[in-house]
Amino acid sequence: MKLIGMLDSPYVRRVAISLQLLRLRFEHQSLSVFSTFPRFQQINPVVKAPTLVCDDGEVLMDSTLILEYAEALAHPRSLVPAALPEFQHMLRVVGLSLAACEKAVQIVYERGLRPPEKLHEPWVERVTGQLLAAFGALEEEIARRPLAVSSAAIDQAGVSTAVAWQFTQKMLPEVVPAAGHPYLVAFSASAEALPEFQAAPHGDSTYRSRHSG
Ligand SMILES: N[C@@H](CCC(=O)N[C@@H](CS)C(=O)NCC(=O)O)C(=O)O
Repeated sequence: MKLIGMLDSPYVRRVAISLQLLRLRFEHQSLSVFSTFPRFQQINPVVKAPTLVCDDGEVLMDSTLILEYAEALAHPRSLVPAALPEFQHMLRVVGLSLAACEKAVQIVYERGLRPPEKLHEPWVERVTGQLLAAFGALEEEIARRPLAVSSAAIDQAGVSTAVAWQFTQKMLPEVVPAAGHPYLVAFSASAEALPEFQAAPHGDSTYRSRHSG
C-alpha cells in the first residue's frame, strides 16, 4: 500500500508512524496538496492528505479511517487498548489531539493562504482559544495519567498527542508556549526519540522502510 501526503501534515505523520508501529509495510509518496495539487488530484481527485492507496488500488482518505483500516490489517497487533476504560480514555486523548491539529492547521492556513488584508481577527482569536484549550486539557490528562512511551507500549493516544504537539511547535511555537506545557514537552521528547518517529520526521522528507533494499 502507498501513503500519499507530506510529513509536515500531522494527519499524514500519525498514519506513517502508526503503520510502522503496527509493523505494516508501506511506500510513501511525499506529495503536497498545494504545490503538487494536479499530481495529487490524479491519485485522489478530492486532494486530501493523507490518502492511502490500498494494494488492490482502492483509495482511502482521512487519517482516522485509514488507521481503522490499518488496525484491521494488523490484527491482533493494535494501538488501541482492548479494555473499555482504557479505550474510552484513549478516545478522549485522541479527540483532544485531533482538535488541536485541526485548530493549528486552521491558523496555519489562515496565515499562509489568506491575503493579510482579508485576515479575520475574531476568527483567529476563536481558533487560538480552542487550540490552547485542547493543549491545556492534554497537559492535564498527561499530568494525571501519564502516557506510555516506548515502541512496544505507545498507543494511538500517545502517537496522536506527540504528533499534534510537534506540528504545533514547528509551525506555531509562539501561539502555544512550550513553557506552559512541561508534561507535553517531556512526553514529546521521548516520543520523538523513538525509531518510528525518527523515520518519519515532521517536514518534507520521504519515509523509507528500514527493511527495504
Ligand atoms: N480529518 C482529516 C484532516 C486531513 C486534512 O485536513 N489534511 C490537510 C493537510 S494537513 C489537507 O488535506 N488539506 C487540503 C485540503 O483540505 O484541501 C484527517 O484526519 O485526515
